[in-house]
Amino acid sequence: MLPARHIIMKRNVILLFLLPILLIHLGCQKKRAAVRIQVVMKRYTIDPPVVRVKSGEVVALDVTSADVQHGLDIPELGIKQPVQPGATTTITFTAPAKGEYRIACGVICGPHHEEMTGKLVVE
Ligand SMILES: [Cu+2]
Repeated sequence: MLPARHIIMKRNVILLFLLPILLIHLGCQKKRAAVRIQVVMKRYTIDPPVVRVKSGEVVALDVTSADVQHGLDIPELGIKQPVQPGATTTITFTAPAKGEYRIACGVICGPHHEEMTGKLVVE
């Protein structure tokens, strides 16, 4: 029964090579965002002004600017990303513990720049 055993070994060797590829693939899928939210920055608003997510879920913010360069900052999460007009800036993060986190424009964009804020509500 040598040939049969040889075939089984061959199959095991193939599985041994495929397993890591499969695990890497599954790992990548886990990181894929569970929630995508479109955010539009425009002097002097962040739309939506309140972003609601659930603690622990992977969130992707697709951020665009409707006019000039802005920046999306969530200081408590260490997020600071410039947002250029005509391009989408995707910011991916895992929603932290329940609470409210300030969102602010990170690029001085005019006299009311300081008022350009929003809120991340983690439920
Ligand atoms: Cu701004």
